[in-house]
Amino acid sequence: MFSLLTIISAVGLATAATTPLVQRDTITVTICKGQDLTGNCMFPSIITQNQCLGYSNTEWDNNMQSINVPSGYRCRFWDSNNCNGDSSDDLYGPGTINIRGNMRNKATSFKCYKN
Ligand SMILES: [Ca+2]
Repeated sequence: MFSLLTIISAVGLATAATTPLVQRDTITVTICKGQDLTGNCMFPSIITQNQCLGYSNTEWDNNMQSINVPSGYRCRFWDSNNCNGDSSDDLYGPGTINIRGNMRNKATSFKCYKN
C-alpha cells in the first residue's frame, strides 16, 4: 500500500511539474491569397505549439501571401505539408505580415506558437 501511494504521489508531482511547460492555446488566424489580407481569405483555428495545418493539394497550396497573427503569438510557414524542412522566419503578431522571401508562393503548412 505504501508503494502504491508513493507511485501515485510521484505521478501527481510529475504532472504538476510538467504542466506549466506546455503552453497550448487555440488561436484563430487570417490567411489570404493576396498580400495585405487581400483576395480570398480563410480563418483557421490552430492549437499552438503542437498542431501543424497542411494544405497540400488544396487551393491554398503555395498560394498564401499574407497572415494576421494575434498579439502574443507568432506563426511560421513551411514549404512542405508537414511543418518540416525549409521555412519562413517567425512571423510575430499583432498585425498583418506578408509572406515573402524564400516562402513567397511556396507556403504549404504552418504552425503557431505562444511568445
Ligand atoms: Ca510548398
